[in-house]
Amino acid sequence: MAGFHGDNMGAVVGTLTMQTKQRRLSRDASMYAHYLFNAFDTTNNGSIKFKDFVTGLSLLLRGTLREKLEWTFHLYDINRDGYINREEMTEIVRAIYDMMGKFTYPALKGDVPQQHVDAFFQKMDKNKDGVVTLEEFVIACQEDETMMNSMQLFENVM
Ligand SMILES: [Ca+2]
Ligand SMILES: [Ca+2]
Repeated sequence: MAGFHGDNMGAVVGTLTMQTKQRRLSRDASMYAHYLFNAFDTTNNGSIKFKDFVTGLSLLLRGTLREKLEWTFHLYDINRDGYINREEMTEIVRAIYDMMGKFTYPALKGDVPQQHVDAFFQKMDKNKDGVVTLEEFVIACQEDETMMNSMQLFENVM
């Protein structure tokens, strides 16, 4: 990072990812990068200011569990309506599986992500209304060891 001043770094991050966004993305690692980008892009204007980037990173590295879970929730809540629906979860899980599958799970079958999504909703959607709220997400993650491990897995991906 030496040699980069704040504004330069912000421009670099923004420009690099904007170029990625403009290409038609296939379902590979860049798809997950796209979602990560949106999560960092707190103002939702298609570019990440250096400040957004540092704030996001330091939260992920040093934040409380609650803060990390909130950040992850916002990563999954693609349209930012405050709920995670099945379509959003499917998109994210597929993006992660597609990225990791190439390196970690060569034998993964196509329907595994869907099973992951089903299991996710069974655990998290406490009131069975078809969407997961932040509170449902936080409670379910904290009470479920497997989910915490998978959170750890997702963190390692980033
Ligand atoms: Ca949503
Ligand atoms: Ca619910």
